[in-house]
Amino acid sequence: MGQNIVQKVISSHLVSGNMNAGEEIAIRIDQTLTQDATGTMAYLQFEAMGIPKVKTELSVSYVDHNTLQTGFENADDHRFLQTIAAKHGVYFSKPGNGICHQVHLERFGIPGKTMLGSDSHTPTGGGIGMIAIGAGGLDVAVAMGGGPFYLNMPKVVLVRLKGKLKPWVSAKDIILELLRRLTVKGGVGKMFEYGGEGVKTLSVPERATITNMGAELGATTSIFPSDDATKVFMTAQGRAKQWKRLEADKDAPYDEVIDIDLSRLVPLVAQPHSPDKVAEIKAIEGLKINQAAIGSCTNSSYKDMTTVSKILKGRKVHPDVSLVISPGSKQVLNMISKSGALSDMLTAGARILETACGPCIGMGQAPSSAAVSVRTYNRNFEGRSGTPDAGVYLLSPETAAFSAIKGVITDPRKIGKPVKVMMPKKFIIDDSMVIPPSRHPDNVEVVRGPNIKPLPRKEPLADTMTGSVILKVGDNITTDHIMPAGAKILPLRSNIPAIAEHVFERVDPEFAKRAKANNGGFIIGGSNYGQGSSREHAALAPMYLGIKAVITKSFARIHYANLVNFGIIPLVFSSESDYDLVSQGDTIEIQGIKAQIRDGNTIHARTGSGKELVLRHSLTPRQVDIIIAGGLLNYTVKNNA
Ligand code: MIC
Ligand code: SF4
Repeated sequence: MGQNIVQKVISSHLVSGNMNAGEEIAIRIDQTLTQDATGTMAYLQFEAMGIPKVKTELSVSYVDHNTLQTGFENADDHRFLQTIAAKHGVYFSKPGNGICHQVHLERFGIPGKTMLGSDSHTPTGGGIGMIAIGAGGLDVAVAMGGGPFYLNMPKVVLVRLKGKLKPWVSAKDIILELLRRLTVKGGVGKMFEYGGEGVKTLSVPERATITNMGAELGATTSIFPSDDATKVFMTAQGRAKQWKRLEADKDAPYDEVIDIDLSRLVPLVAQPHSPDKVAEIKAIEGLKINQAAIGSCTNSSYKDMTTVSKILKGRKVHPDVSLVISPGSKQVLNMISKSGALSDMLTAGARILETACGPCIGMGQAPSSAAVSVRTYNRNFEGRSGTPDAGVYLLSPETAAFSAIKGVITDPRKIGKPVKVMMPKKFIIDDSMVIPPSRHPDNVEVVRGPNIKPLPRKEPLADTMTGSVILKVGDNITTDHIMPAGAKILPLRSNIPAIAEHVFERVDPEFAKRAKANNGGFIIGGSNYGQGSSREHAALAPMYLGIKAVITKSFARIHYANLVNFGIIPLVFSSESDYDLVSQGDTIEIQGIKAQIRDGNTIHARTGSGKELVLRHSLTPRQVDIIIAGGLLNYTVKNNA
């Protein structure tokens, strides 16, 4: 029998395990990517491993999240990242060069390669035919050191595209349609492979919009074939030599098939506060908006920006709307500035932001109180914009631009005659903001500012675990709930004692205080606990506060791995209704925990009031060893010694 694309790439990188869905496998990683908000930790961890030079084919360190320099902290981090990259064989993409996923797609992504990135939207690389996976910084540090990446072999879902999008319906609507059908949990344990004749109607940047937001499905990653359209894109990027064809065999097997007829799709929107609260634009047309934000790693390509400029041309932004636009990269900004598209945006009344994540992660442009903000981004979790009572609506660049003109959410099909955006034959290529590693690494001094505090380490696991339930929360808790971001907290990413004060702050401002007063304890959660970002701070900071185990109905993939990496045991209730047996403030005791996790999957625990709790773990033997060692760093150092 033939192979699908996922099987082709994984089998050519397989280090251990069998490619049966659900089984643990390990794969070799060709490329890594970090961004500044997760990167400082990743490089501190890499340094702690004592390996002088990265062993990957290519590792790139981007600065795109913490670019607002309201104090010395972010600038110090940038300098640290630049010097440590130079020393250890890593390419450094300076602030201003663009959003990691957009730049990587343009300049570095190669079909058929594997990539691990310390950012949950790393799957953007699937748009160019890579198996690109998001992970915690520590996993990326291990991959930089040449270690394989462990994951459960996912099920492979074929998304079969048929037909062609109608005018004013865009790639964003394809992924919103999938979110509508499958929800934010629908992709857990799965990789999405795109196929069918509809694929060839989509350019690489459009494909990347879809694979990017596949992260919101909870999917491990998503991938498109590498075909003639990929070749056209790579040729225009001056990288034709790196192109190769990558397609599924005719008789390739799939675990599931989903059919989408592109010609039947309509403009969609994800309403507050979840990317899967999807409705047709028609359903909320006329809603007054205060802000429109266009950009982010989902929708900031040359094609998106040019389309937006054509909609804005000859029109004016509504007096009550603030339209902010962040082009995805220096290349995109340079292209639209040469073509005149930038001028059309400015004339219409847009505010142009730096080529960075910006408002997407609450770095500036927080909307006004109770505002309606329409955004072309990928996440609309409560409070993420920086304004707790703002409502964020996720939609396409076309809808955002036209709504900014009208002042109310408006169906873009009312714009009229479709605009045509030709992909350039040649992009402007200037990699001068990517600094290659030093040829004399011994002479490079790594510069650390006062905000960069040493990495906290955990003791090996003790045999009895006792503590109280510090917090009990419900379903779909995001990492933005656990470890908020935004302009005030993000600068503390390399200072764990300081950032730990903000854990769960928006859910319960007393959390950190209570955790410290109790010497840590347990967190109880519902299903899909830890969805969203890859930030390992959502595990590292709770670890610092003494959290020993998190007990839930189910976990999101990256957060689960991050908990293990930092020695916090992820446990689930053996029966979901047992969730009701425990309350905040209860004490829990687990005796002989080492033997219990080693000898089976069932864990017996007892509450202070004498109730018996039957819990389960799904740790692999390797993960059990990691937990017992007190986390992946201890484990790796021990095994390398
Ligand atoms: C996000 O979109 O939430 C982030 C900020 O890019 C995160 C990473 C981080 O928290 O640093 C992600 O998606 O992984
Ligand atoms: Fe940056 Fe937003 Fe993309 Fe995260 S989702 S990488 S914050 S643009």
